[in-house]
This record gives sequence, C-alpha cells and structure tokens, in this order.
Amino acid sequence: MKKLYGMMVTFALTFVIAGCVNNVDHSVMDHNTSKQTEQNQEIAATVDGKKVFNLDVTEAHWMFNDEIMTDAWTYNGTMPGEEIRVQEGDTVVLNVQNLLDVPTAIHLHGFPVPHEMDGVPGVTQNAIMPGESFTYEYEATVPGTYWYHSHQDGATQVDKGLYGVFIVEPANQKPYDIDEVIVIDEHSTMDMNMGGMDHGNMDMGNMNMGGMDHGRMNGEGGMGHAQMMNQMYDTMIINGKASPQIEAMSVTEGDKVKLRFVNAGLFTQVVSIPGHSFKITHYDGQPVNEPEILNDTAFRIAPAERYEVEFEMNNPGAWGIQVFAEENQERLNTLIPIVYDGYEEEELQAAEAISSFLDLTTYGESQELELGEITKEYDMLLGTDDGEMSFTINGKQFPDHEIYEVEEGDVVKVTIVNDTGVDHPMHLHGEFFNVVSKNGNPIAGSPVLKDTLNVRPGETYEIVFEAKNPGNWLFHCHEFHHASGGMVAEVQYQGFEPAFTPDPNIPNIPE
Ligand SMILES: [Cu+2]
Repeated sequence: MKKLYGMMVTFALTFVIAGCVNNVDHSVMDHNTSKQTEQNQEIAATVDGKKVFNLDVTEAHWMFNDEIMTDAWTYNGTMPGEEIRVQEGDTVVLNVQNLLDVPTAIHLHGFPVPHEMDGVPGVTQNAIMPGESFTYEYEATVPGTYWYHSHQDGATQVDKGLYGVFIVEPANQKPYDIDEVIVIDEHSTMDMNMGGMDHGNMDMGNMNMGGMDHGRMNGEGGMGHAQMMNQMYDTMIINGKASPQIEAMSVTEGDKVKLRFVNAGLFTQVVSIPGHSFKITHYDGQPVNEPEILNDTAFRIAPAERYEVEFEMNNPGAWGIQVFAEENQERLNTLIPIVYDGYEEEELQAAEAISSFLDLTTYGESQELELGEITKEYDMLLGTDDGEMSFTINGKQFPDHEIYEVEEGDVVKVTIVNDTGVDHPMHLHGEFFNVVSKNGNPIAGSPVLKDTLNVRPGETYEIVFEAKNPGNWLFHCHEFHHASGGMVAEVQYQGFEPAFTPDPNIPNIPE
C-alpha cells in the first residue's frame, strides 16, 4: 500500500467529513483556570535526590491570541509544555500520564538516553494507552538545550501541541541577565480536529475524494507537498503565542542575553536579529568552538534544530527579531519584540534586508577531532518516487525501511544526499554525530556536533558517529509528514534485544 502523509489526507478529508469534525469532547481544561495554576505548582519536586516532573497529557483550549483558538493537545495544559530545566548531574524523572483518548509517548530529542527511555512506540516501548502512565528516567550528563515531544503519530500529535523544552545547565553555567527559550512553531487555522485518526496509513484509493481532482494530488504538475503546506499553515507561533500576543522581552541596557531557539514546527525558518551583533554559541545544544561575532547575518533553523545565541543589549530601542519561513514568507513571518526600558513596543525595528547567512562549515575555529578509523560506511539517499507525495531512504519506505547494522565500537560514516526538491532535517536517535564535510569540502570551522542536520535540495553531507549506545535507533526526517510518508531508516546494533515486547493490541505509530 502506498503511504501518504497525514497532511494531505487531512486536507482531502476536509471535503468528506466537514460535517462531523466538531464532535470533539470539550470537557477539557482551560489553561487560564486556577485548577491549572495549582497543577503547575506541583510539577517539579525533588524526591530521593531525583528531580521529578509530572506531565499530564491533556486536551486544552488554547488561545494563540485573542482571535485564534485551538483544541490543543498539551503537557499540563500549556503550549509549549512546561520548561524542564535541570543541572548537569541531576537524575531526572518524568511521570507521564496519558489523559488523551489516543496513545502517546515522549521522546527526549537529542539527549543520549538509554534505549528503553527513547520513547519511540514499537521501537523502544509500547505507546502509553489512554488512562495509563509511563515513567521516564534520565541521567542529565550532557549539558545543552534539548526538547521533548510525542513520537507517536508526530504529524498529528506534535502539530497539536505536544512539545516542550528540556535544558541541562552545565555545572559551570555562565550568568546571564536573560536566559530565555524561543520555541518556533506554526499553526493552521484550517484546524480539522482530526485527532487520533491514523492518517499515515490510509489508502487514497478507498477514499471518497469529495469531488477533489485526483490529478492535483499526485504532485505531477499539481499541488505537491510544499504547496499544500504553504496553503495550510498561515500563523507563526512563538512560545505558544501568535502576534500581537507574542510576549515581549523587557531588557535594560548592558544586559547579557542568551536566547535558545528551538524549532518545534515543520518549516525551515530564518531568524534575523536586528541592531545587535551576536554569537552563535551552540548547535543542537553542543558548543561551537570560538564562535566569531556576527553582524547582519541571519541563520536558518530547520525542524528540531536548536541554536543558542548570545549578545549584549547595547543599542537602546524597540527591536523585533524577525522569524520567517523562507518558502512561505508572506504568511509565516513574525517579529519577537525586544524592548529596552523607556521604549514602547508599538514601533519595532526589524533588520534590514538579509545580506548573509550563517555557514556552519566555516563558522568558529577548527579543532582536531579524534574520530578513530572508520569501520562502517553507509549511504543515505533521500528521495521521492512520486513528485514529493511520499519519501524514501535508499528507495525504501518505513516500515520496509533501510537498516544500518553496527556493532558497539564501530566508527560509522554515513553519506547523506538529498535528491528531492525540499529540505530534510535528518535526526539520529541515541548518538550525536559529527558533520565532517559538505558537498565534498571538509568542515573548515568549528567541529559541528549535531543530532539533527538539515540537508537541503542537492546537498551532500558526510557524518561520522561512534557506536557507543546499544539499541535500535531511528534515523529519520523530522518534517513529520515526510517521516509518515516513509522517510525513516534505523541503526540497529547487532545482537541487541529491546527490553520490551511489542504488543500487537497497541497501535504503535513511531513515525
Ligand atoms: Cu523530510
């Protein structure tokens, strides 16, 4: 059966079931009620020396601004979910209770967890069924900015709000006057409330297309994936809010600021910081070696990537950090206000036209890597057979997917080539990887250690990782529709046996 990603089927179904999409149970929590406040106060506790967080997965009415509301799926009633901030060396416990009427699971993105804590239904655990709970426990050994999100039917669940930020502060954390997270997402006001339906595995041939022209759906001269995305998503969301309710940062001249940008959405975004020079100190939570000061330079942040930025507030005014989707600039484009004491938010200054983009291959100072001798080499060809309606890795589609076999101790090189017309932010679970070359040119700047690498159309990258965390680890595109459209591979350690048995009665949807 040909797999279609959820977005397209959702779009098509609009015409079929428009009459029944409002039958959602609205007996849910409003995020403004005092009940919610009480609950949030119970989130963090220290028990037997462990930092314990309780995350209830609930439906909630969510106001992006005064006009745009959605029936969101949330952690503890908020979007993004509660920020989890711990210190290096902490033991972290997440008690997850599923109060939705569909199964779910939590993946801690980028953080190297033991296999049974990776939160991938059908690969590392059975999905958490409605009414049930699961406890995740991690050792916070590697400082950085990470995020947590559902890995069950991500195209639906993360899109509906199941994401939050996870920060491990280093033991020697520098002091900042402001240390804030900026989570970027986007929303479609064509909200279909299709929660729980398995869009990913529908056979288009069985569907009543409600008069829609099939020719437009096959990507040949019609509406391909990118166009459909641009039609649907029309609202930028920053920290759960849309303009004009995006929260302003109030600053004082001289403040030292650290901003942690996280892309929890589906579009590659461009970020442009006006009026101030800045440094990019971390990629995906991992330090950049000797980062230079940047002026008038924008950076791209693809789905699931994180960038940490530092600067000093030395240019009083009311500024707007611009964030926009390059491919959909007209509709997905917003400003995050930074307002100095004595200035008003009303007139924000944005950056002038963008003159240059951050280049990961030359930024920062180079440093010798001790990678060891390569013991396994693999290819990862990112493709599409049908004009970007579904996606492949080496011609294969999940669940009949490419398996990369490794043994503990292997040094594995993977050559990734994007033979499609759209970005693919490729995420490896379980290990960080070093990016060693781009389009045949070795990395000339700081080492680039990442968990998610955006491979743009026509690009080739070589990455190297050391196999030191036994398990079966997904290696997939983090544009969830591409993943549900087949773009998932897996790294498997020879002889590894997962600690759980897949339950055939549980609908595990890992992609
Ligand atoms: Cu992709």
